[in-house]
Amino acid sequence: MITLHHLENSQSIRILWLLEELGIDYGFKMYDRDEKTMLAPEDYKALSPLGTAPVITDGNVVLAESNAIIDYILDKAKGNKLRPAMSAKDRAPYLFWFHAAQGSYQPALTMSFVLSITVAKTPALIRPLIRKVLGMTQKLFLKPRLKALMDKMEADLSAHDFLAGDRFTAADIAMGYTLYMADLRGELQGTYPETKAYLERMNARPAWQAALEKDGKFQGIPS
Ligand SMILES: N[C@@H](CCC(=O)N[C@@H](CS)C(=O)NCC(=O)O)C(=O)O
Repeated sequence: MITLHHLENSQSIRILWLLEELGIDYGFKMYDRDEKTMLAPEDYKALSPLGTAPVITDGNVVLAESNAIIDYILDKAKGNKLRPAMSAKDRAPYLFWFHAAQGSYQPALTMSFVLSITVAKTPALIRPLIRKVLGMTQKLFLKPRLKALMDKMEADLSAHDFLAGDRFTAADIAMGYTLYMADLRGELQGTYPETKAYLERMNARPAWQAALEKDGKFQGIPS
């Protein structure tokens, strides 16, 4: 049986959401973050080489990386319709959004968050300088990348109810958490009404609500 090793307040919530959407049996082990560092505790880090969440185990298999885990679970959950078939017209948009979530959007969002923390933790004397330098990285690299993705998402969601088309897919799960974080960080303010409405629809899904309830502590930290 697949067991989700679930780190509180982390990207692992995607996997919990997926398992709840599928309605399959799974094992669940909850881990709290280290109170001082807010990182994963040592026994979590020991699970996989990078020490990051999420991680699943299944017999002898230990697997990290969100999208690898999603594909692994979908390979095993026979008959699910969360990945459009190779010949389906939704296949290309599905692949785009499924991979853009972890390949482009989440890394840019995480980096933007890390830069903000770096500024906040810099000694006061040199903070203005560091703020200026890292602000340039935000402005020249991260913000345009996030905006381009947001603009495409808004256009796609103006035409369809879900990212890949008219059906809920794993791309919505991969991007859903990322978007939730983007919203918390104020990235959706004002100009993205279709995306906002979509996010509200995702948040209302019973499986997402069940995942939140099972986690019990999710507040949404932006990393
Ligand atoms: N690309 C990785 C990112 C994993 C990642 O950065 N996870 C964070 C949680 S959101 C983590 O493990 N943080 C705790 C730590 O690094 O100790 C994935 O999708 O699995």
